[in-house]
Amino acid sequence: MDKIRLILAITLCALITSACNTAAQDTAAKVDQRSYVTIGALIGLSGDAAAYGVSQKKGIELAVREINDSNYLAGNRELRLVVIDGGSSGDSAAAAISTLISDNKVAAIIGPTLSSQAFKADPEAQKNSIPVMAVSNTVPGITAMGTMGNYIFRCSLPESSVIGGTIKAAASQLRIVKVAYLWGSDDDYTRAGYQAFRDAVEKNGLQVLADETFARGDTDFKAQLEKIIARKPDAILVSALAREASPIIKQARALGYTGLIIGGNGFNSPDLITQAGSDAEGVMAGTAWNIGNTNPRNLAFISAFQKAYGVQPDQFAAQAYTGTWLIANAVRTSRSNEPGAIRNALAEIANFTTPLGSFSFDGSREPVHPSIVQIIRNGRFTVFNP
Ligand code: 1QQ
Repeated sequence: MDKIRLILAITLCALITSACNTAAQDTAAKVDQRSYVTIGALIGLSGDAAAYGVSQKKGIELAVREINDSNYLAGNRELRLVVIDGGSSGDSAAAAISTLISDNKVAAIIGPTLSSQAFKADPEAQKNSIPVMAVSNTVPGITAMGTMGNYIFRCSLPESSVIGGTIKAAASQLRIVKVAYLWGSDDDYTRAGYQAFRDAVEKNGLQVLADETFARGDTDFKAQLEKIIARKPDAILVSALAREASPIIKQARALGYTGLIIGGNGFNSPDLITQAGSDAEGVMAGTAWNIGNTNPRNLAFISAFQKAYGVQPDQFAAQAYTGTWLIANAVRTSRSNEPGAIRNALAEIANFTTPLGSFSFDGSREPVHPSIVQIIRNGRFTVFNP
């Protein structure tokens, strides 16, 4: 009797084990069938780039969740995201991009946040034939980096194409004639912004009364502002990152300046409004995106972002979200997980619906979509519509 029980028990165990094994094998087979496309997000989460990077991270993570949840890549594929803090310097970004390429074996990279970082980091990706999607670099020459320069794309409108519209609007609608420059002379972005201002000023026949500089990290701009204000300009054209832009605005108002202040892409962080408070009212800046744009794709993005994070997105979140979807589109249409195939598919993107509007790349991997002029009213970036 005991022997029969023993045999029965052994048989039962064997059956259960075999059933378990079959289930485990089924699951393993399913997991194995799924393939992952690893993408790296190299963004500034520490230092002065964090005024943009924190928001970029939110935009990228939201896009990745949507892409994977909707099975957008097809072929049982998913994006696997590696986020790395590129800090705020060129050296930290260069170290981070090497980690993404050598250790994480990424198929594409989003970032880095600042153009000054991109010039140090992107050549490594170009050398290794890994596509880069710049989502906030606005300096000329970004997409032309590297020997062939053919792996670097950007979805962020260059400063040159945004500042022109802003100065034109200020000259024609607000009748500014006399201007002064205040610009950072030691950063790629602030230098390029200054050059874009100069080109637009010349084109619109404006008169330049003063030209003053500062360095990244400066906190006291009163000496330069006093000289500028004494000349009585209609507008001060400021090329600064957000960390310097806020005190510049506050100090100009504290010194009694009531005229127009115009900035570039560096002004587009909500941190600027939080830090400059009511002094930011009336400040103008060119942008690639505004929250008031009612195209359905933008409305869907804003609503998903608010649901996910409980705050409104900014331009940097919108561009980072867009850049992630552009990469996903290339992964999908190329039907490949290979960097080279993804690069080729990126170059083909045209009329893709994004929160920035209908989006295409031109032959130099530069973005094609409309720019906007915005003005800060009641503590918000609103479209300038005089
Ligand atoms: C650049 C920029 C900065 C102002 C934003 C990240 O546009 O460095 O190119």
